[in-house]
Amino acid sequence: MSDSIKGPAAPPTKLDGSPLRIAIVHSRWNKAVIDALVAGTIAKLKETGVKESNIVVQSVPGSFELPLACSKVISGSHVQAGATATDLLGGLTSLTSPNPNSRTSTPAPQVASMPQQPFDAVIAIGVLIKGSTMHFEYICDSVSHALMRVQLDTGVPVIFGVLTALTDDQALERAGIGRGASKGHNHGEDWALAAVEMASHSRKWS
Ligand code: DLZ
Repeated sequence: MSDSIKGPAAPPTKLDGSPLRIAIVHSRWNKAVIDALVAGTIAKLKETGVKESNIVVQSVPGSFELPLACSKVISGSHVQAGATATDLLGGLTSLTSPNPNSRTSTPAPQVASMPQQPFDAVIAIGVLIKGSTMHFEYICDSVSHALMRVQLDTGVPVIFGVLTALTDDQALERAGIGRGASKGHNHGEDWALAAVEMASHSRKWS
């Protein structure tokens, strides 16, 4: 057992994710770490009872794109539906909605026109690793502030699943795939629990 005092305490009541619809918006930079974090998040969401069909996954290029994507996913105006967790685990990365202004030549997939339950929480997942320029500092700062703004502006919990690592090893360990004797801990699991707890609170508060 670790003698560290760090980390989240257990929630006061048992978490029940069964009524919840959760979106995961993740960047694709530092993919090995991202993949482990997304998998850890999905596995823990399902453990709490969130139905696979109620987990929607959307990818964006980098962490800088996370705040706008989270905002759009919440408002449902551009990104109507991403891949479900089932699609993702089956190898599909993301589906985008029909967009008349889109410059892509790929035909837009058919999106069911059934009214969808709004998202109860969004988990923003990114991995920033410090390089030799100031890029890291600017992105960390702007993304963390913008994600906070999205949740305060929309009232939908946005979970801060952005690793701000100083080294590759720090990032790998926080995704549970460390290269040392200890593989570390997958923080995606904690983000899933935070999402289910905040989504449940949010339903009671509104
Ligand atoms: C450009 C860049 C760099 C250098 N590093 C990262 C990173 O470590 N993690 C990450 O998620 N994204 C990085 N990016 C990409 C930016 O987030 C963004 O996608 C581009 O600047 C385009 O807006």
